[in-house]
Amino acid sequence: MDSLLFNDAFTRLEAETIAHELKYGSGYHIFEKALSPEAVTALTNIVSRDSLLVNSNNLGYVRAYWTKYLSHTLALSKECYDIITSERIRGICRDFFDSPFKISNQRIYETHTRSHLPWHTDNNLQAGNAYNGKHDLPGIMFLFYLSDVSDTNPFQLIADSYKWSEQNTERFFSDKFIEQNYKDDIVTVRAPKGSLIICNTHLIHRAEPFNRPGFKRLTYLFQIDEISTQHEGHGEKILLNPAFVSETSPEILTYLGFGSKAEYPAFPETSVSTMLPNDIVSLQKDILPKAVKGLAFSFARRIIPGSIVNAIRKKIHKGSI
Ligand SMILES: O=C(O)CCC(=O)C(=O)O
Ligand SMILES: [Fe+2]
Repeated sequence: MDSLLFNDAFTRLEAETIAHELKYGSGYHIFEKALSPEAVTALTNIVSRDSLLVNSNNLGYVRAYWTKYLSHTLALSKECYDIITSERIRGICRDFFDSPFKISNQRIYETHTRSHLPWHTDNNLQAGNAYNGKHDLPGIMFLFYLSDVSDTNPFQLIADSYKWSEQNTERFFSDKFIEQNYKDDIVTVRAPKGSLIICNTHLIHRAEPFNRPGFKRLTYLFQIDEISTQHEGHGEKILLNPAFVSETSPEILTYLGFGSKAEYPAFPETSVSTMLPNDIVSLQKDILPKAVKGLAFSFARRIIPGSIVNAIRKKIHKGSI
């Protein structure tokens, strides 16, 4: 299965060497074109085919300002499930962690036009949606580019910074602090789609801020953390399609979060108020005809006997109206 998802060179790479780099080396590893073109296409398609969720009983994407998020990748995509549970990824985890580990979050997101995500680490605790300090559990963040990334909005990291990042207990590091002290340690990842960036979660990183109308970057990210009774409930609630699960060893079930509490809501918190005016207008265009249809039905139900309404509905479903 791994061979269909990943390119051959990535399949041969030593998990132990990567884990060592994350834990004792510079804290990151970059692998260009780790995903096969077919896997990149499959992941790209799951974002484009779904429509925005409005009173929908299905899973899909949401919008938060200039970013579109699809949070429940393990429920929606067999390819995502296969990547997360692949021997490649779990092999790196096995060599990195000394204790059991599990998935803390996962999402595909598309950022467009502008963004300013400040320098930060990913060893965060939450109380509900709110930031609630840093933890010292070991963790790994896996980030796949699903778009070619060059000068606009590349992922940036500070080599070695996992060794000292705990000095700061605030959520973010200021641009000025990094610029003045660690400018020379910044690594900027310009790489083609399918590339994988693996980071120790204590490593300082960001997406370089940008403001460029028309630009889009699609990304797949997930994070694996050590399980600790000290931080019960750590991690986002995971929705999983059981049809994807072929292997049910204790290791994989623990890894997927079976039996562990996970109390954070899916990221980010959204509502109609996090949509941009343009998105609200296109949403109205989409829902207005449906709303008119709904109102017409509601009116018809009041004046026409139920049996006739049902007969009309049946015809509509069959496509004869
Ligand atoms: O998209 C990126 O380049 C970084 C995202 C990130 O660091 C995060 O979501 O925590
Ligand atoms: Fe991050």
